[in-house]
Amino acid sequence: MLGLILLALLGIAAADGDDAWSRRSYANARMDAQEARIAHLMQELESLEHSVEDHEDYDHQVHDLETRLDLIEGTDCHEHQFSCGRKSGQCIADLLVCDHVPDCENEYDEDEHVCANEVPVGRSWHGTAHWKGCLIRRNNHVSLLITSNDLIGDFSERMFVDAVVIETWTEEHHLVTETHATHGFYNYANRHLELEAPKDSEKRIAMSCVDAGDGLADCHFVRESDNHICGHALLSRSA
Ligand SMILES: [Ca+2]
Repeated sequence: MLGLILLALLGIAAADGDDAWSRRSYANARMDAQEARIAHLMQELESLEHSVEDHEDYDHQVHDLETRLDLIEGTDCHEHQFSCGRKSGQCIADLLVCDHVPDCENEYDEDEHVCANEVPVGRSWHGTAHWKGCLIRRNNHVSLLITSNDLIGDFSERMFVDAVVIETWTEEHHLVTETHATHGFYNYANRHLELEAPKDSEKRIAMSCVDAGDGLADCHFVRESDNHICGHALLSRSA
């Protein structure tokens, strides 16, 4: 079954080859896109706040938009804390998120959407990896597929996952594909998916992705030996 899924993914994949963006124009484009996303989210939030407040899903929509803004702009909470919402001003330890006990005064830490499984088996993301170091090649297509997941013991604030990463690129006019199995975890509090460097890969490059909303995963490739950020990919969810 996994073989069929991988073949399907490879069928979707298309090598992007070298594009013409310089690092500077790429960074500027990312900055412009981020500012546009913030402006769009702020507009959505203001619109929602002025809409009818007795809508049954109102609280969730507001919290969801606030969370997405927090992920982009940051919060006043410390690294290992969870924000109960921009207006609540309350921070709790991330270990308390999704542990089935309300700890935020507004109970947002146990919200069904916060605690939803965002890494179900069979879900996949696709996009282009832009490298700025660690590898010779500049870009390649990358697919990420979740192959299993599990909650372990009392650590319910994390979902442990197995995944497959497929990279495709063109080398001397030939299509090259590398497929690696890896594992890691999804953290509900910060919506991060952390994947170790595949054991069968000499590159020793890990992936760190954050849920950026709208089905997007904002990922960085990090060299395990020194935490150097080797590249970036904005992946789109397809399943
Ligand atoms: Ca809790």
